[in-house]
Amino acid sequence: MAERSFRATVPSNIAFIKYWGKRCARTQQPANSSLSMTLSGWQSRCQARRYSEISGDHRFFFGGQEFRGQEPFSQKVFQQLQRITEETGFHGSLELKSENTFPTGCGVASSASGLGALTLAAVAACLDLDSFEALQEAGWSRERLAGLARLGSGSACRSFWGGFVLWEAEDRQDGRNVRPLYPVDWWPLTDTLIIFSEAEKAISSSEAHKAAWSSPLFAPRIAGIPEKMAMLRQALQDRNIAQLGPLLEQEALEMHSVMMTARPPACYLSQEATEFLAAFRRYRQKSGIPLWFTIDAGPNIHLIGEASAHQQLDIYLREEYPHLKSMRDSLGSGPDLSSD
Ligand code: 2P0
Repeated sequence: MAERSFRATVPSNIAFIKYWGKRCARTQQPANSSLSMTLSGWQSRCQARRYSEISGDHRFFFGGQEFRGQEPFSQKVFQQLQRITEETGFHGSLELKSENTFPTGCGVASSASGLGALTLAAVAACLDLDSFEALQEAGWSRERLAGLARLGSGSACRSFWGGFVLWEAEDRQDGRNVRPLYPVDWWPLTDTLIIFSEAEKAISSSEAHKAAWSSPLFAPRIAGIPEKMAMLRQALQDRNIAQLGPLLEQEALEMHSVMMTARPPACYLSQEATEFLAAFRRYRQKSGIPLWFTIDAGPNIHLIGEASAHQQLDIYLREEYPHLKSMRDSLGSGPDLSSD
């Protein structure tokens, strides 16, 4: 007999300082600290139903279709379910139904929101608890939930808070490796995602992460992170887009340089995307539009700035790139949990 069902909504996030390279793949220790903006409408939703009398036979549906654990994507899910049932001591089975509010492969980090929502819904179902307060009382703080989600996908841990979130590489004594720096109302930045390709990546981010160490640019990158992080935090503190923007772009291009010079190399940027970046920079030089790009492990480009700049961007896109697809989201307040 099915018992209560639990619904978790977890947003994606876009990193300003990227998590690139792992110190330990098993514990998902990152090579460097990262900082991200939690998004609002780009979310994953997961419904978890518990069956405490049926043992260990979990079922997972994504977008209405059942996945059994053969594909790399669902293997990650079933490995995560194993961790969750072990950590919570749940001996029954779970049925999970997940979906994204954004198209798969469009350049929104779906593993961050997807593994985040799955972890939150599944832990809530295993413990039969339907609020963050009840989970906290049972010893499941947000830090602990984020730490467990991180084992499924590193970037998922940053999606457990709204606003701007820091994930530190060094283990802190208080266990607060991931924590919010500024809340959702601090500086309502907006993200327009320009979509060049929705095709699946030839090299997954998890694979490319492993190769990062082989790039000759990796060690200098890691050495420069503390200074870059300090400057970026100051720009957020001052809500200064002219300070923040150049750091965003330098950071994204640095990560892509590491990817391209690793063995094996990964080149995610397409010719179309690169040409867009060059043209956009010329347009910014001329117009002064206060929008700056960042790019994840894919060819799609995130343009970050305040809301008014995105209105100006719409005119530019309509005139110069009428056929390009784009999507827009803004700073968000973090995850939600409820039950039926
Ligand atoms: C980030 N990315 O900071 C960086 C920037 C993509 C580019 O974290 O292996 O899916 O699951 O820990 O989190 C993408 O990697 O990798 C990522 P795993 P994840 O958002």
